[in-house]
Amino acid sequence: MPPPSPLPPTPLIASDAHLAHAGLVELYAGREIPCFESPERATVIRDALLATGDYRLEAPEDHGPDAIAAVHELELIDLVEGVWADAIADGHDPARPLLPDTFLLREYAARMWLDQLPVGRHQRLGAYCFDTATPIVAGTAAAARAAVDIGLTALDRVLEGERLAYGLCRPPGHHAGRNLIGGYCFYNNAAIVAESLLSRGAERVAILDVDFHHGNGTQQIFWDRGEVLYVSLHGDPGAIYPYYSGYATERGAGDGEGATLNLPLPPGTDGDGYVGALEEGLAAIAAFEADAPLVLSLGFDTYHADPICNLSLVTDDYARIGASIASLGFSVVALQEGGYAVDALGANAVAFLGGLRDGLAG
Ligand code: SP5
Ligand code: ZN
Repeated sequence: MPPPSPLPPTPLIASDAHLAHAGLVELYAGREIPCFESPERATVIRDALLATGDYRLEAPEDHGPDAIAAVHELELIDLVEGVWADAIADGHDPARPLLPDTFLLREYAARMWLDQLPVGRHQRLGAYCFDTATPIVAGTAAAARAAVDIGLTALDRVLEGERLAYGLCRPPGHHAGRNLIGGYCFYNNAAIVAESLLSRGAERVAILDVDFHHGNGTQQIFWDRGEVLYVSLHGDPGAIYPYYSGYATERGAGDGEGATLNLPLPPGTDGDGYVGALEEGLAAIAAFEADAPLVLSLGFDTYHADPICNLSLVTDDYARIGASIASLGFSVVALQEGGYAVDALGANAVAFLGGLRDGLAG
């Protein structure tokens, strides 16, 4: 093993609260399949980073509920916090996860008379969830809150002067919108960090999303706001989840027009193709002239062997991608999103964050 680099260790913010968020199953194509989004994901990333000697593990600090409420509607927060208890009180089997069965389509309801929702939060779940792949268990709400605190603690470290802090968020966040959960996400960690930057005086914040999936939640939250630039590289939604957003034609609206940039990637995109598209995203970020650290939604589900990916990245590509992002010159708050090839997650995280870390130090 090579000796640890002489740079000071990078903060790695992580918590064990996520271990109690283990969803068991998700529904896909009419079948119950084991959750891709498992606790082991975070454990292997943490252990691999610590084994390099380049990271120092730190627990998140409690930042309270206000930062979450600055991004999510109170009804959604109430749902996430209370849905499990309501279901159990109504006889739900505690050994099984909760998944919605009936979805409220708001466009449709808005044209009719819907002026109330069912009393039990579990009966309301389909009004606040957009897919059948986001199971809720007893430990979900506490894990989601801890993931937010992880992101905000990573932000604190960067505002205190670190060039890079890594938040090992689990559950991930970028699919969660103002009033919708989905895509294994409950609270939008990256959006909450960006909003927190604005509340602390930043005027322009850029979010770069390199998870394999389009961050439909982050896009929605900042869709009509010009002070946050959202740039996402992702599998082409014409064939890839979340299907209904992430097309290049989506550019934001109102004050946010031009502050959303989607870079969908064709199947089989390799490291060179990826870095080419990334250059376009980085140019947009440079031109935006943010006055705040870069918020990075970091997924490793772009990896060729990821079970839900169709790109062709290999481990060495992540070091290049990390180095490219570092070349922007911004300090980085890196927050974990997806990545499901558990056996490769540790190496991919070490490569990516190593490239970023060395680039920011150099
Ligand atoms: C944070 C994040 O990466 N969320 C991704 C959510 C994707 N959920 C739907 C997965 C669709 C799975 N397709 C399975 C193909 C099996 N061959
Ligand atoms: Zn993803």
